[in-house]
Amino acid sequence: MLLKKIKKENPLIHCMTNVVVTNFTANGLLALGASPVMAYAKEEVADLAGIAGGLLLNIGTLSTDEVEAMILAGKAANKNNVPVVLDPVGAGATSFRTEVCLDLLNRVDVTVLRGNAGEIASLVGVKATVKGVDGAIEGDTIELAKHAAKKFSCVTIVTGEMDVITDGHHVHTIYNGHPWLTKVVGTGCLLGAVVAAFVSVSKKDIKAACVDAVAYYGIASERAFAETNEEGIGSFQQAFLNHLNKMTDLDIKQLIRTKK
Ligand code: ATP
Ligand code: TZP
Ligand code: MG
Ligand code: MG
Repeated sequence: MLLKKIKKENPLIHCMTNVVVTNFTANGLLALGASPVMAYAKEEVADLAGIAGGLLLNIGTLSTDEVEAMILAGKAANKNNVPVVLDPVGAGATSFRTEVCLDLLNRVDVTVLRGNAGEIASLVGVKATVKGVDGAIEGDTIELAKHAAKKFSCVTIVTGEMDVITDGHHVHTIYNGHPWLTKVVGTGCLLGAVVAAFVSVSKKDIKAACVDAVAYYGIASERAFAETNEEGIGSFQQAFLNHLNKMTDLDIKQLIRTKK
């Protein structure tokens, strides 16, 4: 019943995200029933993160100043039992990105790590191709996700055609979603914010909240595609927001696909 809980509690999600996806992320969170706030100044991030329902750290367009602010926000979140989601956008594309993520994972207690296979592989030292913000690996995604979850002691979500969610021991695979999600910029980034909202209302079962969040997101994309496939990806993006807004807990229960 997490969607109902989100709509009722309207959790504040403090997003420190990238300049490409800010508006899309805020609108996606509103559609879900959460309350977005984007804030970056070192002077205020600890105050905001400390009272938020969830904190998203997304390194998409990072700067040295922002990294410092992320650490302040992350530490305040940890002190106040606020869940933290890290999206390591483009980790592996440059050593700066990889090192910043490893530093964040070292200094902040990250609740959920969410990235594509190439990004997660770069963080655990597995060979990957990362071209800008897109990445892939040749090996086993499930083993990769388990490796990362164990190494960083956090629930890890590796997304793609198959989504893998694991705490390092138990593994869930989700097959909802549509390839058109890869044609709209920021769909991975928005998913990180959506995960933060689901986890914020289910702190006792982080993994189950991640499973629901990922299924919810994929189902919305399937419905959006069914409605707009003749029009194209511009209409798909709008319809996707509509379905993020309209979906119910019962829809998730009935339409989640855990097998191919
Ligand atoms: P990238 O930058 O490589 O596109 P990302 O950070 O945007 O990665 P994705 O892996 O694209 O993140 O995941 C975003 C959403 O798109 C997830 O819900 C995922 O399930 C979905 N998705 C990605 N690729 C596919 C696919 N081929 N088929 C179905 N759904 C997909
Ligand atoms: N460049 C820096 S961040 C960003 C781009 C294009 C957005 C990446 O979004 P996503 O959700 O990982 O596709
Ligand atoms: Mg993408
Ligand atoms: Mg991404």
